[in-house]
Amino acid sequence: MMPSYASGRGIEETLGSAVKLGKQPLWQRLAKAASAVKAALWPSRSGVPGGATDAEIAARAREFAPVVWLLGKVQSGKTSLIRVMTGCTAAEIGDGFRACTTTARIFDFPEEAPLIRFLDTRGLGEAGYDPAQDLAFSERQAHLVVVTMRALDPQQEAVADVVRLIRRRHPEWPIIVVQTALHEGYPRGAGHVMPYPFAVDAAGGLGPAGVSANLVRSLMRQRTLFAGVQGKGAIVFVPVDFTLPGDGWGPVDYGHDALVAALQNVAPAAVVSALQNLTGDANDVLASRAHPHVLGYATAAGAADLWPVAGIALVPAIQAKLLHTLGAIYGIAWNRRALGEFASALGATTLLRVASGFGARELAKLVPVYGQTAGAAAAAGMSFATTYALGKAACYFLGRRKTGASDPAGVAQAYKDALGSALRLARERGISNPHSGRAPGKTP
Ligand SMILES: Nc1nc2c(ncn2[C@@H]2O[C@H](COP(=O)(O)OP(=O)(O)OP(=O)(O)O)[C@@H](O)[C@H]2O)c(=O)[nH]1
Ligand SMILES: [Mg+2]
Repeated sequence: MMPSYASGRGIEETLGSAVKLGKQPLWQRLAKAASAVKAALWPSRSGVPGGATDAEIAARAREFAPVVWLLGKVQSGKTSLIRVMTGCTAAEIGDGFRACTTTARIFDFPEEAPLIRFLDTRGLGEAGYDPAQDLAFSERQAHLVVVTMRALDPQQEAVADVVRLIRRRHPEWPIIVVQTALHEGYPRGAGHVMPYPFAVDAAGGLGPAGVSANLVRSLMRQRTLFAGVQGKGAIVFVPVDFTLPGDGWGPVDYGHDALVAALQNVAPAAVVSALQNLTGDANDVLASRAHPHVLGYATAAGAADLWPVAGIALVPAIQAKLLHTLGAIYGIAWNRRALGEFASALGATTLLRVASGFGARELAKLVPVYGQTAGAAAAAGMSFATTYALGKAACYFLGRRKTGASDPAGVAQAYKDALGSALRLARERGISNPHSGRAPGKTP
């Protein structure tokens, strides 16, 4: 079950904090918003620590971030899978992991406003490893189980045992088994078999397609380990070979499409939506990298909708942080001139008024409007949609600026276009109607 607002935070607690926030004088909340915006846009100059807001933003986004549980022995390809799915380097992933039990750790992507979380349980199959603690923790968190195993490693009993245990407790959970490092089973001098032949389910089709008998045998042997696993959830096998460019194998993400197809077939809807949005437009490297950040921050803003009183302070700060992050991705600093140009292309928004120095008093004038719209549009994910559109418009603006061009009409159009797709995305991510809780999608 996806976590819901209601389950993530008790209703009394929610109301309690809203009431507490409500006691703070309005001017104080507005001043907080203004300094949070400045701190987000110009962290080094503002002198205002952004830490508390940063943590709040990440926490809001995390409420909507599904958890993919990667279950596999050490060196089985867990990190490589995250690398291919997110476009992060292995080093970035290594640095991004946070410990959650002695042997389990979690990687949030993007870190500042996560869209998805990868849980890495290591130690399976190691001497003296007791999976009880990891299992209890991971089982509570997971929305999808992905098992990784090296295709030529036959010692998978410990992994299979855990899968059996999971399915005894959750017979409906689908399991995706990713069989990695295929080329270790190729005859000397052979490359990947093209086109990818493993979509053919029966072993019989693989030999004629050109897969070595040795590799077919290993893959099938691993499958038989799961033959007796109970439960009606699907068990899908996806052979892959995720190499680095220097390794000399092409394509470097062999089997990625098949993995995506498998995920689309069996994963819960919210996981599929998150995975589909880990990268953006394949033809534009910077826009592609920016996309999950835009969506992650928009989600955090959408989550803040639920607490409109807190949202007054948080939503502008979230939008400012998003702009700052996008500036870093595009290698362009937001100075007042850039911000002014962007604002005039869009027509001024709350954020830009604050950031360009209108200050808290101007913001106060907008508050009744904010209050009304936030109340009326919580169901439509208003803050989600406007933050998403702001991010997309900023990408357009920064992309043009990088080439020295300026296209205010294009910026405004990008904003309008993004508002249109935001509603669909909000629905997919379970944000369109937060009061009814998360859309659970397919289980787990
Ligand atoms: N050729 C190839 N190498 C892979 C594949 N998956 C992983 N590797 C390599 O195997 C080694 C271990 O892969 P990782 O992705 O780091 O495995 P891991 O499960 O995260 O390992 P730990 O974090 O140590 O548990 C690395 O050198 C990878 O480059 C694959 O599909 N193909
Ligand atoms: Mg790893």
